[in-house]
Amino acid sequence: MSRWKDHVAIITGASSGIGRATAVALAREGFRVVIGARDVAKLTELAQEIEREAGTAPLLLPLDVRDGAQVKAFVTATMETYGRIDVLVNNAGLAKGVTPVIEETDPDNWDQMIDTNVKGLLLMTREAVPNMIEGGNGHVINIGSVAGWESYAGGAVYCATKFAVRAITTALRQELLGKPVRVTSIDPGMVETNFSVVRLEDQSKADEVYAGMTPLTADDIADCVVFAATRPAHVNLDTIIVKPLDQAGAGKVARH
Ligand code: NDP
Ligand code: 8X3
Repeated sequence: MSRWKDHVAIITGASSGIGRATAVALAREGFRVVIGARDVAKLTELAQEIEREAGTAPLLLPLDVRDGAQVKAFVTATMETYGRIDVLVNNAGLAKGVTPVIEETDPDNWDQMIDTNVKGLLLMTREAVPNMIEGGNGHVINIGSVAGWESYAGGAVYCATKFAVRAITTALRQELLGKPVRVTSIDPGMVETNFSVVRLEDQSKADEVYAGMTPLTADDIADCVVFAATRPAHVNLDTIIVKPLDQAGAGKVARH
């Protein structure tokens, strides 16, 4: 029997990529997982996979992290179902476009990135963490990015959101000092998921991003989440920066 069988992990943005792989990996480890995203059809498919693999069906709820009422309902439903929250993986996020600031004609792209990657993460954290403190155990795992360390042309707003995630992670770690809640940031480089398709709105352009190099997979990042989450309760991994061997920084990529 897994030592994590009573532990409950929420994963935002679980319908695709890193969030999906993380939900499967935590469920395999024995956690009860609660999966949220906007695409409920994809979540339903994931729930079936988790039930097949881990033997327990996850709690599945529609979630747009930009919507404060939905965030509250999501956390309330988790508490009503399981009575505890041990891990929150703040993974939901996206980049929209690679347009330089002065050429952007659609500032909705900026709103979407800031509202999802920054405000959504804050809303989820504010709702979930008081329950962790009350329950005597918790872990917030934020999916940041190497884009939160190094900015690049065409990525001003996306990078700003990930710099913000790093700032929030650091501040939260200090705000929660003395409380039984760990705070970790996992900051990946290039991971081949749906990320570049969403960003560039074109599958062939997305394929070019990873051409001639070996990117990370969503499973590689899920491994990092599981590692951080399964350390003893007194061990806080503050930051994990993880890049493909073929990537040494933003735009510094070896193509073979
Ligand atoms: P995917 O596009 O494959 O997955 C993104 C997930 O976020 C989807 O499940 C999507 O679900 C969800 N999402 C987007 N907007 C919202 C919203 N408003 N509310 C709830 N869920 C939302 O990309 P990745 O798996 O790669 O991205 C996951 C995280 O990893 C992001 O934060 C990204 O910034 C970060 N990251 C990615 C890297 C990469 O190279 N791929 C590198 C570094 C960090 P739905 O559309 O159903 O709502
Ligand atoms: C995604 C990684 O390098 O495309 O966060 O910005 S990068």
